[in-house]
Parts: sequence; C-alpha cells; structure tokens
Amino acid sequence: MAGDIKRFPSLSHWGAFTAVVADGRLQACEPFARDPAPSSILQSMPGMVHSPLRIARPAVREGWLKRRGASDRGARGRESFVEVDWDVALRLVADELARVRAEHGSEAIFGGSYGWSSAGRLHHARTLTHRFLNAGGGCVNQAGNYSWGAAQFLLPHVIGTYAPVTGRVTDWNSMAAHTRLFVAFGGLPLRNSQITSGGAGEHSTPRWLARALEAGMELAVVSPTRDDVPEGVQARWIPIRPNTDTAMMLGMVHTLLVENLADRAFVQTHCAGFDRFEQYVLGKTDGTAKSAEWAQDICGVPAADIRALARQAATTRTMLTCAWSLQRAHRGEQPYWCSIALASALGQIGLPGGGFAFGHASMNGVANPRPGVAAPEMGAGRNPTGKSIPVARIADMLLHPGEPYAFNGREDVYPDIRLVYWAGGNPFHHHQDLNRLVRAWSRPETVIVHESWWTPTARRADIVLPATTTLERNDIGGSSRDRFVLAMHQALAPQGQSRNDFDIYRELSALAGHEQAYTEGRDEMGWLRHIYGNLAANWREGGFDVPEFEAFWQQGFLELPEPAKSFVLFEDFRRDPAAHPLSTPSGRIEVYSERIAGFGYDDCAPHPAWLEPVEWLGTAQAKRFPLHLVTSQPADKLHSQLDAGAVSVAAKIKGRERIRLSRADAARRGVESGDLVRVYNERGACMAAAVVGEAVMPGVAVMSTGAWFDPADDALERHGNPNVLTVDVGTSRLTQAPSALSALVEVEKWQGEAPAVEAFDLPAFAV
Ligand SMILES: Nc1nc2c(c(=O)[nH]1)N[C@H]1C(S)=C(S)[C@@H](COP(=O)(O)OP(=O)(O)OC[C@H]3O[C@@H](n4cnc5c(=O)[nH]c(N)nc54)[C@H](O)[C@@H]3O)O[C@H]1N2
Ligand SMILES: Nc1nc2c(c(=O)[nH]1)N[C@H]1C(S)=C(S)[C@@H](COP(=O)(O)OP(=O)(O)OC[C@H]3O[C@@H](n4cnc5c(=O)[nH]c(N)nc54)[C@H](O)[C@@H]3O)O[C@H]1N2
Ligand SMILES: [Mo]
Repeated sequence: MAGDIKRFPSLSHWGAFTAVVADGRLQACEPFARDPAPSSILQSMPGMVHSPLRIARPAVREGWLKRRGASDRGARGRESFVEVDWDVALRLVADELARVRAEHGSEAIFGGSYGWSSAGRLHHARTLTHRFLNAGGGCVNQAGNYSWGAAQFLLPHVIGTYAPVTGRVTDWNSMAAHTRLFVAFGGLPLRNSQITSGGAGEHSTPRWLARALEAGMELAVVSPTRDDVPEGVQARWIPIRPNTDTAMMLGMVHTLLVENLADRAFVQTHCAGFDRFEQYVLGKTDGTAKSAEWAQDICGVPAADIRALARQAATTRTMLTCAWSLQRAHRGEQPYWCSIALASALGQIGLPGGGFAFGHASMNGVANPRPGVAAPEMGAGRNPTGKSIPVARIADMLLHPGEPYAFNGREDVYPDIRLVYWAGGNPFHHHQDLNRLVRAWSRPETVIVHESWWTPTARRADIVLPATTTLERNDIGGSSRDRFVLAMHQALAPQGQSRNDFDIYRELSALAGHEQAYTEGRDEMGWLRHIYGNLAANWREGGFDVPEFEAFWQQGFLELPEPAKSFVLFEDFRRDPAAHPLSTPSGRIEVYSERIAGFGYDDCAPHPAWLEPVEWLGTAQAKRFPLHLVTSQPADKLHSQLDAGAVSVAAKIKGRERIRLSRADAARRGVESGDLVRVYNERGACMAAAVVGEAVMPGVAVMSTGAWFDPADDALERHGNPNVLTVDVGTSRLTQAPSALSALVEVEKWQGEAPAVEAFDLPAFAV
C-alpha cells in the first residue's frame, strides 16, 4: 500500500511535523526535519484525531432544546444531548444571539473565549470567535491571559513594556558569550519548552542552554522541586517555599546594600525611587530590616546561602530569570518587580549576558536569537462594546453581575451575562476553584461551544458545534519566538460532520446579515494569501528575501536567518538613558511607581514588597492544610489538549494524574508510590496517584494540570484535576490575574474501592 501513503506539512503548538496519511487516516506524525529536539507529544495525535471522543454532529442539551433559558441550567454537564442537523443548530445559534442582543444588548454576550486554540493562525478559534462577535455588534471580552496576567499589567508601569515576558530578552547568543551565573527562579523545566504558542518549528531552547553551559555558565535553580533542574544538567538546587521568592530576593538586595555591593551609579542614573525602596529594605519605613535572616524565616533558604548567592551575583556577570509560574500566584506582581529591583542593584541591566528576563523555559524560544520581524497573524477586528473583564475574573463576573471591581487604576462593574460563547478554550481546564465555576456556569441562559472533542467544557454547553482539527483544513502558523513559519496543508477530510470554525462563523454571519464584514470577501486560501502577504511585506521591510506565496506553500516553510548581532535588552537605554528613555512616566526603571502609589491599593505597594499571599506555608491555615500545592504544566500534553492521547494516558497511574510528595510527607500519611490518595481542602477534593521521592521539598506537593475534569459531585473529582483545589481570587487589584499557584491542601491515603474515571466516556444522547 506504499503508493497510497501521502505526506503533508503541518504544525502544532508542540512542534512542526509531517502528517503521514493512508486510507484517509493519520498514521503517524514525523517531526519536522529541521527540528533538533522534537516533542513526543506529537505521538498522541493520530489516536486523538480519530478518537471516539470526537464530536460527530451538532448537539443540543435536551432541557435547553425544550425550554431554552428557562431550562434547569444547573443540569449542564448531567443532562442528555440531542443530535440535530447543522441547519437546525446554526438557526438555533443565530436566533439565540439575535434574541440576546435585542433584549439585553451585546454586553450580555460573553465572548472572551480564552484558550490556546490551534497553532494555525487563520483558523485560530478564539480569534475567529472575536471576529464573528465583533462583526455582529461586539461582546464582553477578556483582557490579559492566564500565562502572564500579572506581568502583563505590572511591567508597563515598571519598565514601560511587557515584551520581556513574551520572549524578547537578551538572547542566548549574548548569554553564551557573557553570562557566568544564571539564577533561575522556578528553574528551567525543559518539559515546558516543548511548547510555544503558534507552534515551534525548531525546539531551540535545549541546544542553547547546552551551549551556554558548555561556555562556562553556572546555573542556580531556585525552586520547590529539583525537577526544575533540566535533566542531565549540573546545577545548584536551592529549595524554596512556594510563593516566597520575593523574600529571598529582598534578602539578596539587603545583602548588596549592607555589604556595599550595590551599583550605586546605576540605580541613580537609571532607576526612579530606588532610595525609597532602599528605606523599606533596610527597615527604615516599617522597623523590619529585610535581611538574609529575615528572609530565611519566610522562604526557608538558609541566610548564608542567600548572602553567598548575592555576593556571587555581584562579582560576576549574572542573569536573573523568573519562570512565569512565579507571577501566576497571589501577589504575583511582587517577585517580578523585586527581580527587576535586584537586577537594578546588581547594575548589569543592558550589559551583554546580564540583567533580568522571564521564563527561559516557560516556552520554547524565549531568548531565541531571531530577527525582530513579525509572525503570521489573523485580525479579530474591533470590539464595538469596548468592554472586557480581567481574564480570570469570569466566575466573579457570572456570580456578581453589576458589582464593582478595581483593575489597574480603573473602576468598573461586572456586566450581566446572558449568553456565553466559547471556541478554542477549556475553562473547565484553565480556571481555578472549579466547583465555584460550576456554580457560576449555571447562571447564563445559554452556553454555546465549538469543540473537536467532548471535553468537560463541551459537555457543559447547551449547543455544541463540532469543529475540525488543524489536520482537516489549510492554514499557516508560526510564533514570534521561532525562526520558522510553516505551511499547514489539509491532510484529512473533516471527521464526522465537523466543520471549520471559520465556516461555521461565516454561515452564522450570513444568517445575521454581516457575512461581508466577517469574511471581507475572502475564502480560506484567500485569507492565507492575505496573511502571508502581510508577513512577507513585513519581512521584506526588515531586509529579508521572501518567496511568493505559491513557492512557500510548496516548500512548506519559511526560515529566518539567525541574526548576526546579539540582542541585549535595554542596551540603548543603558548607554544613554536620556536619549533612549523607557516608556515609563519617569523614563527610567520604576523601582518606586508614583502611578501605582496613586491607585492607593493596599494589596500592591508602590515598590516591591513582601506581601503575604492568601495561602502559603506561613499562614495559620497551614495547620489544617499543611502542604503547598504547586500545579505545574504537564510534560505529556498541552494543558488539557490530548489528555486522552497515548502519551498522556501512559503517564497516568491507575488512570489518574500523579501527585509528587516528599518522603517525609508521604511516610507521615502512610502513603507509598503508586497509592491512590485524596487531595483536599475547603474548596474541594480530587483523587491522584502518589509518586514519592527526594525531588520535592517537604511541605510541598506537585501536580500537573490537564486531567479532564471528572467530578462525581462537588465533593470529589476522580481524575486528578487540581483546579478543584486552587483559589479563585485575583493576584491584586492592580492586575487581577489568576492566583493558581497559591493553594494549601492535605493529602490522605484513599481507603476502599476507587470510583471509576468517567472523563473519557461520551455524554448521554437522547434519541
Ligand atoms: N492550576 C493551574 N491552572 C492553570 C495553569 C496553572 O499553571 N495552574 N495554567 C494556566 C495557563 S498558563 C493557561 S494558558 C491555561 C490554558 O487553558 P486553555 O487554553 O483553555 O487549555 P487547552 O487545554 O489548551 O484548551 C484549548 C481547547 O481548545 C480546543 N481546540 C483546539 N483547537 C481547536 C479548534 O481549532 N477549534 C475549536 N473550536 N477548538 C479547538 C481544544 O480541544 C481544547 O479543549 O490554563 C491555566 N490553568
Ligand atoms: N509540556 C507543556 N509545556 C507547556 C505547557 C503545557 O501545558 N505542557 N503550557 C505552556 C504555557 S500555556 C505556559 S503559560 C507555560 C508556563 O510556564 P511556567 O509558568 O514557567 O510553568 P510551570 O510548570 O507552571 O512552572 C514552572 C516551575 O515553577 C516552579 N514553581 C512554582 N511555584 C513556584 C514558586 O513560588 N517559586 C519558585 N521558585 N518556583 C515555583 C514549579 O516547580 C514549576 O515546575 O508553559 C508552557 N509550556
Ligand atoms: Mo499559559
């Protein structure tokens, strides 16, 4: 049958690949030939694309079909679905949108639709949702994201941009040549560098890290788990209590100040308000010196080690990096701001290989040497309502319509949402305190979801429309962190009755009378040419040769050369701060922010400060729930995507997500590796399978996210979804970002028979 085998270039967030197709089925995903470190996650795709979990036909919740908004909304997720024809489903959606807009206005439609969707940029479901809703009068959107929500809104006040969290930082070339000490708060877990939003053509992070280490860069990993030291790498592991990095950094600044190691000239010429921060660090404002001893009591790192690290950092070329996880925690602004203050005191910002950066392993391609030209993009248009909520305040919004909230210097009230529209995201994966989200989810009259699989969110919708996967359509993908842009050729016919999100929205636009505004007269290939045309114009302006679309489409990819010159963040600013000011009010690095001071928030001081998170090992609550639960990104999938795939399923134990515990904590609870446990706190409980070892510090438990939400009821989640345990409060009024990493739990050995996992069963269908 060799003659029947066909091969198609393609791309996913976890890497570029060739889709090998025979007999109309995806047989294998062969990694892109130019990728030096492909991800094994690719191997989950063939099973998932043809999975029985694919949504075959449009489906409507039985109660909604009979009674619409008057149905029992709490039955979402429990009631049967009725499969209907596409014409019926599209008419139901169009009529319901029209009704809600007419009766309550566009601000009653929640269309934030947060989620990663696909790597392809044209068929990016979330973008298309915005495009469609915007063309029809708008919706309530979501501002920011779950990844770096606190950083995105804090950093512009401090350094005038949040570009360093997106990946454009002093590049690895510069680091390999100059960095001698690399202090990684949150470590460099290369499992996370398998992924980049928009797709990794070339997994470049492992190679660059190896190169820098070979060149003599020393690595210190500050983290609650040794697993954040990349495998096979020589590094110092400095265990730290979760959510206390700010205290450690303050202890380091204190050391620099009292030992006269701080770069006085730099903070005077390049920073605003360092003196006020210094008063705080020295204890002149609150009577408490933030000494290494003070820090030790909070973060658990011995004072001598804090001092030694500060001294070493001051006497060699040092780069500080903070994993994005540090700011996905309550008061998550503080460690980020404090790392910039610490880097300022070290005085190496803008020097080759020195200063600060964020998330070197949080995504592939952070610090990757790449010319600063554009990546392919699809436009979403303008939202006529202009309305959005901070991304993670969704349950607050649904539960508290009309109530006021503060955000980044603004006051607003939550809108009264009647209809929720989601495509390309899985809130029952990404949100915190899922039992609370279940309650909030029962408020809107109607929930519409496009999905490819019967995910927990699809199961909790009123109308479900089956969407194709990337392999069933033509697209173009790429990321601003990657040197490659990939052509994505349609490899398979749409599975079941699924349709492209683009086409679903086109038909709905036609029913609503705004098809032209939505399509701008272009079909799939028309859009691909258009997106490519914009990209090519940008690259040509940047001085690069770019072939015509047809040649690109045939070759399958475009490649940017590695730049000849290293990129150093804030190089110009360092050389001449007056000629190259930052986009902050003072033009300098704001170690003290008058603007933030003006907001008057007691939950975000005007300079970096130790502010206790809502839950951490130092609170009274830790007596009842003595383990800090760290929920990290899963090695074997992307969030909840491909959870039912071969790679993810093979990593589960007894069909559940694992929880890593220290030997001491496991022994105290009579738990051994492989045992099932119940992990619980006041918000909920989930099952998990224990993995006991030396890699996690006592007092800490680590679970990966991504297990499909599988509640028996609100008292027990069976599959190991840690978001039934996490806390759903904003980081602070400044950034209102998710606080996923601030959660205390207790663990007990599971007694008796274990309930079966039902996450991968199909919902019930009424006939
Ligand atoms: N406790 C805890 N929670 C967390 C985090 C944490 O660290 N701890 N991390 C957070 C972070 S950083 C993030 S980014 C979020 C991620 O949260 P999400 O982005 O919501 O997670 P995904 O599982 O990627 O969900 C994407 C969904 O889109 C669907 N999809 C993919 N392609 C298409 C398509 O073409 N069309 C349609 N219609 N659907 C498609 C997939 O099947 C999947 O269900 O999770 C957050 N949640
Ligand atoms: N394989 C895979 N890779 C992914 C993803 C995925 O789902 N799967 N998701 C992608 C996405 S959307 C994002 S946003 C990024 C997120 O990237 P990150 O936010 O960097 O990833 P995490 O795994 O949440 O956290 C990294 C490490 O930080 C450590 N850590 C947690 N809390 C603390 C703390 O308080 N202090 C210190 N010092 N360390 C702490 C944890 O031990 C954890 O292993 O990952 C991306 N990469
Ligand atoms: Mo993320």
